[in-house]
Amino acid sequence: MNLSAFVPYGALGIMSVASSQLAGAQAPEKPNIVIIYADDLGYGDVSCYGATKISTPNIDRLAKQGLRFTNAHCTSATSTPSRYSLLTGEYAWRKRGTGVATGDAIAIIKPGRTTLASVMQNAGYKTAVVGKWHLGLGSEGGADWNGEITSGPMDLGFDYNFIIPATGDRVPCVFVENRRVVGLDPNDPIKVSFNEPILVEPTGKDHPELLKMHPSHGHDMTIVNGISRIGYMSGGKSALWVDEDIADVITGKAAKFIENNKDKPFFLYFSTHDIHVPRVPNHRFVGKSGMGPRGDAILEFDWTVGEIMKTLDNLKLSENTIVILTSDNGSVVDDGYKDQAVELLNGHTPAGPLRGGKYSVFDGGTRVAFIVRWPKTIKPGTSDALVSQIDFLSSFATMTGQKLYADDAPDSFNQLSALLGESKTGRDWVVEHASNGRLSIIKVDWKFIEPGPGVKLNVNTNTETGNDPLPQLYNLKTDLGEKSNVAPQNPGIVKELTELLQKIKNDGRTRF
Ligand code: NG6
Ligand code: CA
Repeated sequence: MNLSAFVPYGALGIMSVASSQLAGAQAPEKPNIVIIYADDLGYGDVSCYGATKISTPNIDRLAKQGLRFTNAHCTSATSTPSRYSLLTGEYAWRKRGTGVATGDAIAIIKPGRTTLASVMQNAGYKTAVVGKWHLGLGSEGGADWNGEITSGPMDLGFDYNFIIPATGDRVPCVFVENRRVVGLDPNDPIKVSFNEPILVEPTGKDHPELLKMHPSHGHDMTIVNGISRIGYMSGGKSALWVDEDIADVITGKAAKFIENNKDKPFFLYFSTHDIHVPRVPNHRFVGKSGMGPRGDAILEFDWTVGEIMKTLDNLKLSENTIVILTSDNGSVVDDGYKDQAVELLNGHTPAGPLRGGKYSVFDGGTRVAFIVRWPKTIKPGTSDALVSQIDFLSSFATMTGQKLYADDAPDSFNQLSALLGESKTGRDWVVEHASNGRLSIIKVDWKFIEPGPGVKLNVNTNTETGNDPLPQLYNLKTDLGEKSNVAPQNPGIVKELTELLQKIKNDGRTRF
């Protein structure tokens, strides 16, 4: 598509009324948008990004029919801050309380704030989030798990939600649909605590004999379905999810939402549990990858992608639906359960050519698989443009003719031309954020990592953190694996990027 001829849909909407009255012309159809947001999927975990030990045919097909980005980024090396940025268009590191959220965290994004969902809702889309939420629920005093849950997705522009409140490894292990826990028996109320044990239910720490999957670090509190979690809960027996069925349940809900809204434009943020821990794929995938539960969860994720594609095909919606597939952060192998992920890697490299992984300031933490398919408009291929998930908000606002106020989405730029394959360059720079707060900035070929304290290796996950008391500078064009620190030879570039990063921090925003 020629973007110089691109007119935002808002403007087209006005024109179409006049032209349809005059000539009976059809109003242009707004494209549907489906974001498939994987959890902890590594840059090298799927075959279209170079994996050879595992095959992901559905994701590969999506890539073949769309644009596969090689230089695309989430904003942070963990879930909550990446999701915060994706939805608000603001770097999470600007705000306190945006680190990995507990299962009883209150709403991290204030109700009523402009989000990607509210923008789409204002543009006349039906909006939904299905899957992992991990942005807190409820206001002061916490979510009422036994009553109406306020300050959730419905207060941020989502018409519908069916969510895992936090993560699969954090209590409460129940789904929430709109404002209620699904399948709750009022006579068996849920209690949740992240401070002190609720000693009604056994813990993994005291009763390892009850476990079907053992923790390797952390994850030794309340046992649910034979797996000990982070946090304590009791009650809600009839509402507990079955880990083996999570992918089936949420994929079904996502497909249903698409079906129910096939005649309207819709926006679906489909946030899978795969491939986060605990990795407990359905029996259909068990043993199929030869890499244990982590590989099997990748196959389950690929199946999920195939089901969404099939649903769109069956409803004849594929042509005019933008499907984006990406991940909230990079790969991790041992993330706290003894699931043989390390032992059965079999030469597979989850981060591909990148250094580090989840939690880290190296690109393994934040450069992610990123595919955009829109058959009606996008010419298939690959793109090296620098793109970031933080730009969805401004880009789709522009696409649908929505105006943003000055206070909205302070770090989100309209990058539609890069997302659609028109611009080969994309952003001028992007900031990345590690789990300990360390920042880096990528500008053209250069990546600068700010100096600071901290261990170099996370011994639990065996991840290189990227921490260094000295400034680091890498030339990603010649050294994608960030092996050779060329800061000493390039003081001018170090100075320029140090100052740019400082300005980005000081200004409090980057979109003016
Ligand atoms: C860590 C957990 C890890 C994972 C992560 C969040 C321990 C020892 N580790 O604290 O297993 O849950 O938080 O992952 O508890 S994320 O992808 O949701 O950010
Ligand atoms: Ca994650």
